[in-house]
Amino acid sequence: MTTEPNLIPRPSRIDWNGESGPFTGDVRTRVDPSLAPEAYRLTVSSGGAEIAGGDDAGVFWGRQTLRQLRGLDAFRRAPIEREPATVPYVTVEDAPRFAWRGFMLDVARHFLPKDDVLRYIDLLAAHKLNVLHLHLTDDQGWRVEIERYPRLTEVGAWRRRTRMGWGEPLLWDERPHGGFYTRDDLREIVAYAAQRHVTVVPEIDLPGHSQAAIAAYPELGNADVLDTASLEVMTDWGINPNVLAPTEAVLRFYEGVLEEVLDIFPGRFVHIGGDECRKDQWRASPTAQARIRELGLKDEDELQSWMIRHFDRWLAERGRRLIGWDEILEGGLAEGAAVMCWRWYRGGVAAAQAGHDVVMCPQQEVYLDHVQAPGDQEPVPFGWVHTLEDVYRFEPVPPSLAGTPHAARVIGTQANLWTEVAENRARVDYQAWPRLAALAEVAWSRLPAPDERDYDDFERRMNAAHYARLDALGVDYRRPSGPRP
Ligand code: TNX
Repeated sequence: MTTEPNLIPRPSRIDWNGESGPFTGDVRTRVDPSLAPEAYRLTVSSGGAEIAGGDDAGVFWGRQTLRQLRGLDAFRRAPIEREPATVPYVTVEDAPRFAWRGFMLDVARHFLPKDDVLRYIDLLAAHKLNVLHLHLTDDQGWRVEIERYPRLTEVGAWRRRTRMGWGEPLLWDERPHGGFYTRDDLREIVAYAAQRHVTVVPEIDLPGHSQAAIAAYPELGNADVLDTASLEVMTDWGINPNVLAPTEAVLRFYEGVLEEVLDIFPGRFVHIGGDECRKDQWRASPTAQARIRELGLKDEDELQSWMIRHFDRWLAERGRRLIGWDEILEGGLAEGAAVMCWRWYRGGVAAAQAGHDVVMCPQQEVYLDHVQAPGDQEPVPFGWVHTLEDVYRFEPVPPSLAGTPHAARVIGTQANLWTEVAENRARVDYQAWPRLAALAEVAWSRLPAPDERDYDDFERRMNAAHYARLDALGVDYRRPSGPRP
């Protein structure tokens, strides 16, 4: 490793006259309220390092920059160099572009053990990413222990077999799969993340993607039209026809779930999903239709909106904020809701223009379950191609918002890793890295417009220093040369 700074993500400003020398190990930190939240100033000299942060998070991000300057030992579990590290004597001034710099990990489709989640928090923090969005429930699994509804994990956390891959022919892994986090596991995850200035955003997906819950408590489904033939935790991918019934009892049930979720996750935002709710059952169910009339609603879209609005108010009363996938726009967006935009840009633009906060994560750009190279060599042949360069050139502020006052409503961006076909930590690593390093730079650094971004320089920093850091961290990233044979 050279002593050139080669920082990722790139800082706002770096002054280096080429001088480097030994690092004394002395680090002096302080909070300087004249700096913005999360901002920091770092000076490294023969006297050691000084970090001033706008707040504790700023100091912490400054430490992450120093860590990169200190070389590979700073990324190993134990140092192997005997000499003090040679560091560039630099001054760095830095502040993030976006407040929400995230990564979504789908632990529902495949359960990832607690230690793997903790490790991801370390990896995020090293890249100045500050949100871990945990997709905790889906048709194929329920991963959070809820004390008052034990069957959610006794039944909902396990499936009898798993479809292998997305393609034809249909192949099955006949081994049961499952797992869940106890409430103490999740408290530990939250505490570990907090120490690293990462916020964990829990997602409880409703009213679609709820088959694991319905398998555990069939009364949550639409009794008059329930698909009883498949009343088990889903073993195939795709979207289950069963959705939650729009009843008061179901609202109470999920309030109970969310009460326990709030108790574990102190962060402001709670994700309630809202994606891909198939409304055929509501159309077919006389009970649901009666409900629509009773509530004075127009159609099934408004029925979904009625459910989301309920939880929007319920969360607001408890000092929290609802965030959901962009389908929550259908039938009218709840007053306080923030929107996570995954279907291109349109929903994000509409929500921002209506004054709602938006997190941009379009599947056309930053879905890390999608392949990262053209051709048929990738181990998980799914989705569009998003190369490292594509992700680097992703611009979270949609063109139609850029330069308008609504642009500030884009509070950030994240990359999403769905795990239908990423069934263990090695696969997750391969899909996530190095692309998450590019996303981190997009989220943190003030990069020019996509066409003017200096990808060559990013690639140079990756090659000169960052791949080696990932190696030292033990990340099974995709090599620039492609998948291993
Ligand atoms: C769409 S993105 C989904 C997920 C799938 C993913 C596969 C979103 C809100 N829903 O349920 O896992 O596509 O890429």
